[in-house]
Amino acid sequence: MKALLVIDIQNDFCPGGALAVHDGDTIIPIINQLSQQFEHIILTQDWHPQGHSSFASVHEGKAPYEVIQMSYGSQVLWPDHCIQGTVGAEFHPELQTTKAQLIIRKGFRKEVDSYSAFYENDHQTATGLAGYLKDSGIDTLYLVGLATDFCVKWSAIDGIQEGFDVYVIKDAVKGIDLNDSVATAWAEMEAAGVKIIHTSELVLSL
Ligand code: VGL
Ligand code: ZN
Repeated sequence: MKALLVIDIQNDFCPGGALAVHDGDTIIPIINQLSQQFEHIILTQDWHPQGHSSFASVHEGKAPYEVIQMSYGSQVLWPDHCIQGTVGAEFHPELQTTKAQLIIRKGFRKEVDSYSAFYENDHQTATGLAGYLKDSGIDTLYLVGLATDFCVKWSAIDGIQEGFDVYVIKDAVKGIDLNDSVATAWAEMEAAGVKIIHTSELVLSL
C-alpha cells in the first residue's frame, strides 16, 4: 500500500518565513493535486521549543548556516524557526491538510535536531513513523515537500533503510541549497536506492 509523505510545508519554510526556501510555496498546488490520488497521507511538522540547540541564536558567536559539532555529529545552525505554537510553525494556509491521517512532529527535543521523519539526527531516537507505517500495511512512500537537501533527503534515505520503497517527486520538492547541497542530496538519495520521479510519470490507480 502507498502513502504520500508531505514534509514540513510550514510558514517558516515558505517566502516571508524565518527559514524561507526559495519558491517553497510554489509546490503547494502540486501537493494538493497529488493528495487527491492518495488514500493515505502523512504530514510532518518541524516543531522546536524556544532555544532549540539547532538555533544559531543559542550558540554564542555563531551565525546561521555555520556548522558545529554536536555529540551526535555535525549540525548546521539555523535561524530560529518553527517554534512550537507560533504562526511560523503552522502549516501553510494553502496546504490542504484535512485528508491527512497522521501528523509527525519532530525536533521537539531541545538537545537534538531532527530532519528525518523517522529518526532524530542522532540516528537512534525513533519518531515512531516506521512502526506506524508497517502496522498500517504501507510499504511504498512518495515524498514531497521541504527542504530537498535536509528533511526530504534524510527522510527518504531513512525510509530506504527501514525497508520501504521510496519515491521522491522532484517537481514537488524545493531545496535550501548550502554549498551545492541540493545536487549532493539528489546524488545521495539515488545512491541509497531512492527513486526520483516527476509527477507526470506518476500514474496511480489508488
Ligand atoms: C529543515 C532545516 C531545519 C527542513 C528543518 O524541513 O528541511 N531544515 N529544520
Ligand atoms: Zn528545524
